[in-house]
Amino acid sequence: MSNAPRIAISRRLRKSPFTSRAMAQGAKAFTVYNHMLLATEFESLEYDYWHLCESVQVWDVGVERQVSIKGPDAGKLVQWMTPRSIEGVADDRCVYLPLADENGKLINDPVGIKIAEDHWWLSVADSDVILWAKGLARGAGLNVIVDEPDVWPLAIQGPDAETLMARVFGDAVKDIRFFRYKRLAYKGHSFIVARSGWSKQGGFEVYVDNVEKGQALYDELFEKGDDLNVRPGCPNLIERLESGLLSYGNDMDSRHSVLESGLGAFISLDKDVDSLSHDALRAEAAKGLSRRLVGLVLPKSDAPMPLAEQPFGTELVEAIPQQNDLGHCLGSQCWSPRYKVQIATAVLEEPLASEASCEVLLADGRTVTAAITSVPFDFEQLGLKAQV
Ligand code: THG
Repeated sequence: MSNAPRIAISRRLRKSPFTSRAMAQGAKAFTVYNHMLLATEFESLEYDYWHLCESVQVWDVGVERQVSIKGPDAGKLVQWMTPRSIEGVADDRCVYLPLADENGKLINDPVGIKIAEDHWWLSVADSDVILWAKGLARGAGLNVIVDEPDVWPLAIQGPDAETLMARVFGDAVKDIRFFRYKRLAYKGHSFIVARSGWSKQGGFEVYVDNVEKGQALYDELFEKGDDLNVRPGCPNLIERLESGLLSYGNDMDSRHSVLESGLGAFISLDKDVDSLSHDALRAEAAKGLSRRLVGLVLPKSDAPMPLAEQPFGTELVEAIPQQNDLGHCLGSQCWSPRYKVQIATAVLEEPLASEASCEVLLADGRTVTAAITSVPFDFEQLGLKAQV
């Protein structure tokens, strides 16, 4: 670890109004996401995981950039970009919107926030959606303004998130339904507060569009959450993988279609929507998929050493020999402390993807047989019970 190369933090790796706080609070590792710094670990991946599942955390997810699309043609452009129908979406809604190109390949998988009838925010994962959106708008002569406003989401996640948020914003937060938002006042400023976030432990996201009030909010969440054992946190690899939340660029990327990525449930191929990718995806669905994103579960006996003793990272599986692709089909992986197995995602070619198991090459040179399952992982089907 001490000899690991460092990443030079130059101006290109932008900071949020909360980055210096996260650093002062002990963030141990960062990644780069949308040209910004995103913490990945505080105490340890596993410590952070249990704390997230049991208490409440405040996450600086300012890296979730908002691509704002505003103007008379805003809805037309957003619909063009996504194969999910946005017709009739209510004004207080957040919608998970896979974005795809004309071949059905995944461009990004943002949460779309409908700000007004003629205004959307796409809260994007790690790819330059703004360039794609501007190019489409320009090429088609659409009447929209596409830009990236100064908005930095803060996520409050975990079973005590509602208690903490009610102390700061009042009981109104309790009435916010899943993937809906309200505008709530804090120190005289109105913030968009949604019940959403990149964990399955429940919680909220505040779209911070005012630095001073946002920083005061951040500090107050820690003051008012002291007795709840609030801690700084970040999207947690273990929690999100156990929960089946996919990470664009890790589990799937622009090589994969929306359907191959397993996002078919979030699109509307049965509706005639004016989307760039519709024809390609319909054709792909009719033909049948040639590869699919699956979950891999390693046999129990191949449990790695406890995470705390691993030098760095969680890479145990190195390749899928039957795919002969130098490991490029591999997605994320981690040790699941709840099920006591190593889990991973991979995009496997058919017919292997439909088999019950496949061989995996481990970092220590051994080849073992991993079970193939769905994502989200079907631990029960594999006879695995939570061991806590
Ligand atoms: N919140 C916000 N922006 C984001 C993310 C977020 N941008 C980047 C990344 N995360 C986008 N990807 C996802 C992936 C999954 C979900 C949210 C964003 C998600 N999915 C739920 C699920 O799969 O169960 C619910 C989906 C639904 O029911 O529509 O939450 O987290 N602001």
